[in-house]
Amino acid sequence: MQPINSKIVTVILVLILLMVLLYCYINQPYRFSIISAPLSELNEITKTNRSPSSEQKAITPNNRSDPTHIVTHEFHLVAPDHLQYQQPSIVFGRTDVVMVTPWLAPVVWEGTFNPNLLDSIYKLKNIRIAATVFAVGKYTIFLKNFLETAEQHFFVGFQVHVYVFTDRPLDVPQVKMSAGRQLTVRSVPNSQRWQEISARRMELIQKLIEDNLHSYADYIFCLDVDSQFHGRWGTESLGGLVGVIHPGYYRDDRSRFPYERRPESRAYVAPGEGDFYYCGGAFGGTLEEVHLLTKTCHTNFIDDAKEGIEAAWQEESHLNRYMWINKPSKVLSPEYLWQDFKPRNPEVHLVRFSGVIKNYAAIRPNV
Ligand code: 48C
Repeated sequence: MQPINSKIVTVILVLILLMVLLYCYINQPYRFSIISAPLSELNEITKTNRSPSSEQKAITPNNRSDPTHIVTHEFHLVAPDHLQYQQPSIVFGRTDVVMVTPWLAPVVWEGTFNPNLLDSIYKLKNIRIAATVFAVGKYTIFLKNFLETAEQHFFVGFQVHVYVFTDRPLDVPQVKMSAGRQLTVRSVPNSQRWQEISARRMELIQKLIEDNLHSYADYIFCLDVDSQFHGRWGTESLGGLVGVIHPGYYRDDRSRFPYERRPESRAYVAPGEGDFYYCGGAFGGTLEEVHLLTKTCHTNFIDDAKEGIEAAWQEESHLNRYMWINKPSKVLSPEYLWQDFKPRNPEVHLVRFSGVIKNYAAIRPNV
């Protein structure tokens, strides 16, 4: 009897060992992940899942080429073959301006990029651009010029969706829009304080991204309405987080920047700190980046208000604090928001977008 018992015990032990090994093998984590990319990249993958050009190779995380699984990273730049253009140089170029920040973000100036090459690259990516503009109270008078000049200069030839926020929807002018471009009017309440109208933009842009845009646009630009376009504003401006350098201070020492200087404010920038002074009248980037910027600026603006503080230049102060910490991945020169009352400086070869001359006392609800 003894040998049979020991045989049975041995068989049972071997079976148990096999089951344990099988259980471990089945539950190894890597075995069933089709895409091991983290969720954020997964969103990226689904979002950029466009019909591929012949040149776009499918690149899946394990680099297996798989035509049913087209993914390209957001900033993967594919150029059409045989496109003819002047040979680029890394030793000859503009010497009167700086074209890169200390954190290696491009600073976009006229003459430093090839617009046809960039448009050819982005045409292949089938991108969609959203633009927000607020015309509350008497500021609706600026809409006609803004919209008509946007049609002539803002991402011409690309899919653009302009969102006009106003308390006077009937005053929004009819503007003929080219194919692939559309305009949506969103009603917002008026306010007795221009500071509040201006600052509230952050919250409304955040909500727009959350409610509507998250799967209908790739990039978004947020622009002042009391301005108009005079030159190209296009694919050269695309990037993750895009800041525009304010025309009023770009030659000054940062001690002269109108930052918020009270330490108790969440927009505080201390003396001896700050890179550039960015304007609140033009900023943009990918939906994700602009969502985080607007959400952060709105939250900080509200939290300041709860403590009875309103930053020196409202949301523009909070944007400058944000971009001091969260460095923009692309910086647009003052060509992208000039001021009509300023004579053009020699380094500004082209004014693309500019604030019009206006009488604030006549158009604002308060001083
Ligand atoms: O739509 C209005 N109505 C107002 O009464 C005050 C501001 N605004 C919006 O906020 C416009 O879109 C303005 O462009 C923007 C704030 N910017 C300015 O007032 C100047 N560009 C500094």
